[in-house]
Amino acid sequence: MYDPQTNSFLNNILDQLDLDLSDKDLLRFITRLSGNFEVIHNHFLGIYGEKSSNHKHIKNLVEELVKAFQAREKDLRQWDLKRESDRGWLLSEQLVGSMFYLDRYSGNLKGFLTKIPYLKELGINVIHLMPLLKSPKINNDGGYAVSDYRKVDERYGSMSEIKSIAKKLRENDMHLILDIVVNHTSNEHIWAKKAAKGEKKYQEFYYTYEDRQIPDSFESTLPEIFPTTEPGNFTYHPGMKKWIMTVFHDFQWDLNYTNPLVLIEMVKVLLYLANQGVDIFRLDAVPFLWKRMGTASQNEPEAHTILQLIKACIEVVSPGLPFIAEAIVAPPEIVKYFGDGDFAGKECDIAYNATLMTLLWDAVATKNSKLLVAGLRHQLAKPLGTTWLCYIRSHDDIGLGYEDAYAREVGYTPHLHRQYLVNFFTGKYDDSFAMGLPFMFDPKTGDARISGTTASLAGLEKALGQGKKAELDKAIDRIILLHAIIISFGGIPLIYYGDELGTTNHYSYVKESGKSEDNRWVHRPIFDWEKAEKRNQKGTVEYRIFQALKKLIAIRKKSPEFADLNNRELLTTDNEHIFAYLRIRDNLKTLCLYNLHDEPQKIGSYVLHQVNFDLKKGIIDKYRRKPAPYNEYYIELPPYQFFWITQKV
Ligand code: OTU
Repeated sequence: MYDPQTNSFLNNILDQLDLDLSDKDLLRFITRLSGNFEVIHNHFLGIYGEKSSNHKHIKNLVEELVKAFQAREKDLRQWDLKRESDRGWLLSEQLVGSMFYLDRYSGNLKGFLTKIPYLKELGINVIHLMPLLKSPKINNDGGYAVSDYRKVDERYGSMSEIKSIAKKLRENDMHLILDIVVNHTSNEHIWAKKAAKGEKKYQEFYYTYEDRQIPDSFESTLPEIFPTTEPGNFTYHPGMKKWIMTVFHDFQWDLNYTNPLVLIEMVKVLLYLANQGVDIFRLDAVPFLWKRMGTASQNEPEAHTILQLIKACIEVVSPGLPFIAEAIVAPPEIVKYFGDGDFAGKECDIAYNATLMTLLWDAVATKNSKLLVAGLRHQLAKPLGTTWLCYIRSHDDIGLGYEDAYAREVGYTPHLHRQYLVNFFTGKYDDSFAMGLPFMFDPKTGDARISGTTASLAGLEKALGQGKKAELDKAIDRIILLHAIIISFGGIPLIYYGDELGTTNHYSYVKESGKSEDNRWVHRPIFDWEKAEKRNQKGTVEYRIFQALKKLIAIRKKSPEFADLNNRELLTTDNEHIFAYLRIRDNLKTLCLYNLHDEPQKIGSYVLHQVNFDLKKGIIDKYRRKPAPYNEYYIELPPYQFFWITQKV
C-alpha cells in the first residue's frame, strides 16, 4: 500500500537523478520501482536497522537499479514485456530442462552451440549451464567457488559469448539458467584477497574472528556439510591471523549478509548478469544465507527476507526473471522459499523438489509407494504461479532428508530405514541392483548420502556387467518409469545430462586433480558423443532410453493437463506397489499409474470410477496410444510399467 513517507523518500532519490520521464521504458521502470520500493525499503531497514547510513544505502541501491535499467539493452526490455504479460510460461507443459558441465559436455560455450540440435531432438528447452564464472583451477568445487562474478572462466569462453548464447537460445524458444553462488566466494575473489591483506572493509564482507570463542559457540550447533573431507565450519588464515567461516570447503568463504554492503554488491552482480541476457537464476545454497548462533544457521527468517529483497530489486530492472531456490532441506522448509504469508509467490519462483527426488529413490529400493505418498501428502501447497523442478538426479549427492515423522507414519524406524537405503544403493545387499557410492559418511551421526548416476543406481551398470538380459530390461524400465513420473508430475522436469542415454558411473574422476576426494564426480561424466550416436541404432540401450524419453517429452508437450497449475491429485489405492495421481485441466483428465514392482501388479478398476471417467466413452493410454486395458475388477500393470490413462470430459 502507498505510504506517504516512503514515497516521498523515493521521490527525493529520483528527483536527484534527473531522469527523462518522456521515455516510455523508463516510465514502466518507475512504475515497477514504485510498486516494489516499499518492500525494498522496509526489508532493508528491517534487517539492517533504522540508521541514517542505511537510508544512504537504500538510495545507493535505487541508483544502481536505475543504472542497470539504463544499461539494459532494447531487445531484453522487449523480452521483459513479453514475460511480464505471460507469467504462466513458467508453469507450462512446454518446458523441459537439462543441465550441463560445459567442459564435460561440449568443451566450451562455442561448442555448446553445436549441441542445440541434439537438445532439440530430445525436446529440451531449459538449459542450466553449470557454474561457468571465473573460478580457481583446482579449488573450485565444480565452479561453486567464484573468483569473479563478472567474468566467464577462460576455460569456457567469454561474457560476450554468454550474451550471444542467451540470444541464440531465446531465438530457439529456449531459456538459459545460470548459477549465482550467493552464499560464498572463492578465497581467490578480490574481496577475499583484500581481506587476506588486512583490509578491514573486506574482512567485514566475511565472518572473521580473532580467536576460537565465537567459532566454538557456532560449532556447537552447526552441522557439517562435508564432514569427511571438510570437518568443521571455520578455517584459520595464518596471514590474517583470523578464523574465517567456511561452511562448505575451506576455500569457499561465507559472505557476511549482516553487512549491507555485501547485499548491495550481490544485487549488483545479479543485475549485471541479468543484463547479459540470462533468463533464470539458480541461487545456490540459499538456506545458508543467514547465520545465527545457537542454531543450525539454515532456513533462518532473514534468509527469506534477503531473498525477497533481492527479488524485489531484480524485478524492477528485469521483470519476470525467475529465481530457482536451491534449498535441499527438510520438506516443510523447502516450500517456504516460494515465500509465505504476504510474500507468497514473491520470493523464489522455482524450487528443487528434493522431497519427490529422495522419495522416488525410496520407492525404487522398496518397490513401494507408501513413503513417497506420505511424504508428498505432507508437502505443503505452494503458491500459484510458482513451480517445482522435478528431478531424479542432479550433480549433487542424494541426501535422505525426508522427515522422520513420515517414515514412522508408514511403519519404518527412521534411522534404520535410512541405513537400509544407503546399504541398498551402495550395493551392500545381494539382492541390490544399485551401484552407488556412499558420500560423506559421518561416523558421529551415522548418516551418509549417496552418489551415482541414475543408470547405475537403477541397476543398469550391474546388469551390463553381468550380461543378464532380464536384469537389463528391468533397469531400462526403471529408468523410463522414473522419467515418466518427473515428466508428468507437475513442474519443470530436469533431465540430468547423460541420463537420456543410460550413462553409468564414471570412475576416472579419481585421477582428476581436485576431484578425486569428492565422489560426486562419479555422476558427473564426460559426455560420450559416440554413445549418443547409438540412440539411432535400434535395440541398443541408448536407443531404448533416448527414444522413450523423447516420446514422453513429446507427449508432455501435447498435454496441457501436465502444466503445473496446482492441478494434481495424489490417489490412495489398494496396492502400495502402485503410485497413482490424477492430472486435471479444464476438460482434460489423465490418470497416471506406475507399477514400482518387478512383478505384475493389479489395482481395482474402481479407481476409474473414483476419478469419474465415463467408461462408455473409452479411455486411452497416452503412452501406447491404445485403449487402456482394464476389466470389471482390475487394471493390471506389467512389471515397472506405467499407464497415462486419459479422457476428455
Ligand atoms: C550446492 O549444494 C551445490 O549444488 C553444490 O554442488 C556445492 O558444492 C555447494 O552448494 C556449495 O556451493 O550441500 O551437498 O540446501 O544442499 O547448497 C550439496 C542446499 C550441498 C545444499 C546445497 C549444497
